[in-house]
Amino acid sequence: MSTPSTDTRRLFDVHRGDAPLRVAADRPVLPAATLRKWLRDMMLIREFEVRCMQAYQDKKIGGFCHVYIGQEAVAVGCVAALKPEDPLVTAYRDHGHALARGMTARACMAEMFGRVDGCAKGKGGSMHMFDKPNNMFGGHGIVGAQTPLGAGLAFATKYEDEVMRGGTNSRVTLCFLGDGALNQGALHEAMNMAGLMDLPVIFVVENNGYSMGTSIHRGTTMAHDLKSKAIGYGMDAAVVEGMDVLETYWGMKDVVDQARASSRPCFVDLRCYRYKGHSMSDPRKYRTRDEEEAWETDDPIGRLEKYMLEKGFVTEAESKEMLKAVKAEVRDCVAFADASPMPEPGELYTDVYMEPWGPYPGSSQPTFTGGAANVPSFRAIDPKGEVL
Ligand SMILES: Cc1ncc(C[n+]2csc(CCOP(=O)(O)OP(=O)(O)O)c2C)c(N)n1
Ligand SMILES: [Mg+2]
Repeated sequence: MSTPSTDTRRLFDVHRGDAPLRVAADRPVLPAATLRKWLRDMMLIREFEVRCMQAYQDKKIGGFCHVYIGQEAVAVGCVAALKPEDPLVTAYRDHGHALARGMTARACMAEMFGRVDGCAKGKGGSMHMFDKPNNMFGGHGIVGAQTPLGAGLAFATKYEDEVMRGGTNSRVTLCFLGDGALNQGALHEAMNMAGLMDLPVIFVVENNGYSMGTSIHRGTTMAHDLKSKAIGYGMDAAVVEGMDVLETYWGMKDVVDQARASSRPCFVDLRCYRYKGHSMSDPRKYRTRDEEEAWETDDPIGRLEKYMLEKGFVTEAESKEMLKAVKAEVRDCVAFADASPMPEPGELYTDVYMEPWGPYPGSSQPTFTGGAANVPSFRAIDPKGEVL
């Protein structure tokens, strides 16, 4: 695929420093069926998110809601570079990853609505998309919290393959994070462990240039060269284009193949842009409409569609038909979510991890700490149950 001669987006200085590598033009042309699936998946994510915004305004969705519009090529291209058995973990802008990984639109939308048919039985909502059969380990709302989990998942796969099965590790973990997570201590601890222990985890920074209203250049050192952060942890790094699914796929495939072969960690600065606000209540005063429009004209869905039309992999009529089918699927998932029951209150106590002890009288410490009587705590409760 040809590189645009003038890249208008660069006028807006969101991502300074090295431009991402452009590799797709030198690679084989992918089968039409593969590209049709990617086009359909990106359309599905876009349409799903548009409907989420409507449903949120209609108060069908509660809590927070962060849509993925603009970043569809990232989830679709990255997931395509993985094998189904490779674990994936991400932050809270997670609907796109869940759909790309194969979660049904129904399970995803029902979770958005907080209903029993959701992927987490309605207990997680927008920020907690989990799908064990598809090896998707969330959806995490605390910025950076998923990064030690990514290292842990990579440790688990390696331990299973090498120690328990006496074989060779063959899985890699993809751990997504936003540019806002770059300065969280948890990430640096996770990168250090991954470097020390040769964990096959790929930390993919979805670098959309902003964390809430803060531009990456205001909040992060070496923002023009994030790869330099990986050097200190002894890991390889790459800058990959995230607004063109072919570039994302080929760039990530190189990284994934290398991490799989070496069973070592890697760091990716994946350049992208979110078209909408941080969440549903963001007036976007920290950037100009001109900047947004420049990125929107370079839309990843439009780009792939154009490429496929040129190659004769899809006709305009077929593309319209595809979009129609996607819209119908999303309408169906909204109706499904709306009809799905609310969870029973008892559901609050199922599938939750709970320490069998706590800062209250009468309990005991777990056996691994000696099973001793609970130590006096900062508070006490009188026999009538009132806090003293
Ligand atoms: C530990 C922690 N601090 C602050 C927040 C509030 N918060 C939610 S999202 C966010 C910005 C994160 O931006 P980024 O990682 O770039 O992700 P993006 O929204 O761009 O996808 C912040 C500060 C949080 N959820 N967790
Ligand atoms: Mg960001």
